[in-house]
Amino acid sequence: PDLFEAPDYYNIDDLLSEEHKLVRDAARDWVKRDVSPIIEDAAQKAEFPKSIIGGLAEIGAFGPYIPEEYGGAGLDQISYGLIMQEIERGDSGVRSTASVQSSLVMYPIWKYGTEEQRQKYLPKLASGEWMGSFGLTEPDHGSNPGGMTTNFKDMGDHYVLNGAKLWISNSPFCNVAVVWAKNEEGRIHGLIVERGMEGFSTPETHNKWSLRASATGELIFQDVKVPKENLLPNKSGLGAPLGCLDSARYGIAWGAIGAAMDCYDTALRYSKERIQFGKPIGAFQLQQKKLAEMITEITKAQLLAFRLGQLKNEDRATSAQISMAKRNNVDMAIKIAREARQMLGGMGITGEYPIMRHMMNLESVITYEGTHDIHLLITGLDITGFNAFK
Ligand code: TGC
Ligand code: FAD
Repeated sequence: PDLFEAPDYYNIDDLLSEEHKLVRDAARDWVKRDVSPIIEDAAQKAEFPKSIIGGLAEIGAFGPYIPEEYGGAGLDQISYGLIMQEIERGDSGVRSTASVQSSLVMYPIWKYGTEEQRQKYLPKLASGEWMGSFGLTEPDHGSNPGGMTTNFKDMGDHYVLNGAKLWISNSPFCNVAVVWAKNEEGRIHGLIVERGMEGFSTPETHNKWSLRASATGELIFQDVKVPKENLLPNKSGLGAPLGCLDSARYGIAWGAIGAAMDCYDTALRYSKERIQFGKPIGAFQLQQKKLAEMITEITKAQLLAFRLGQLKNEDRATSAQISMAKRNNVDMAIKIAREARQMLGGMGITGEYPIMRHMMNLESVITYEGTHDIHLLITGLDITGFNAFK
């Protein structure tokens, strides 16, 4: 059976261009063919499936909106969102790898880097020949990245970097890391650190119950000599990493819809086939309530993401609007995953179905890129003008 029947209750497909549909369908077919058959095993073994890197590059998942002259796919923001949706329908961990590569590594090099940096790194990142990671979070500074202590000193002909980053997606195998650190005046800058630089190590974080098919680790810097040409010169301050987060959070708002769709689709099919008390469980009102609410929430999330995509295309989406969509859509997906899991009874806890994996993955997604609470406070600040963070 076709395991990917996309819910489209409000005919949102009518709003998409032919290019959007082509890009989406290519991503959907690839996920069905190359990701779905292997992902459960990868998650059970807690291994990132490196065999899919080439496929991710082919569907345009590495730099969907980066111009073609740098190896990107040159697509618009809605195509970017649709690619993330389809990948996360497969697994949030795979989408994480694409989000980090595109929005957290390629985006800052493209936006804040020199022409030489763009030429050197972007084509290799777009093709997946090099993989990147993004180091903002530290052991003592997660929601409050402005408090970071990782720092670099100007030694005349090079910088010396010290500090540590924690919870870094792709760190164990990355070739390059975009690292945020403070200079001697306490100003935050981005530095490109390459594997092989002396004093740079990337230990893996083990025993995760979530995002098991994505590799997470640390970035440790002990007197790492970084060439001066590796500093991203065109933006500094906390706003620089936060600008990257805006792009990644937007992609997550779409991605979460994919995970929710897969849970809904699985539960709907199961409800028509599973007989208890002489009837398909889908004929009972309690189960219909769950399914009806799921499709309603998915539809609302689709409309939010689509409109946000239009605003992004016009360069009008505010950070607060992006926060609202990330928060709403991930919360929507995690609630659907929990309900859908229950609808499958005991079968719902096994790897025979994708729901429990999505449910556990979404516990990371609701925490990273700004927690559920932090995004609420961003909305609160935006509408009241009062800062409730501090
Ligand atoms: P605050 O004083 O509000 O802002 C500092 C400066 O930043 C500017 N700014 C933004 N710029 C661009 N985009 C945004 N979204 C921005 N939000 C704020 C702001 O205007 C200001 O600029 P300037 O020029 O005046 O200095 O900062 P704060 O210290 O009060 O902190 C608030 C904030 C927003 C940073 C915090 O609420 C927050 O967002 N915390 C969450 C941290 C976070 O999201 N970390 C994510 C780490 S990366 C990750 O999780 C990757 S997972 C990837 C995957 O696997 O998919
Ligand atoms: P904390 O900030 O310590 O928060 C703990 C709790 O306190 C949360 O519930 C939070 O909402 C709440 N809280 C904090 N401040 C406030 C406040 N002012 N008011 C009310 N409540 C508050 N980071 C990267 O830089 N790069 C990556 O690639 C990356 N990948 C990740 C992958 C995974 C699997 C995970 C789990 C995390 C990843 N992160 C990454 C880190 C992620 O962004 C942080 O975990 C997140 O920002 C939260 O920080 P924290 O874990 O330190 O929690």
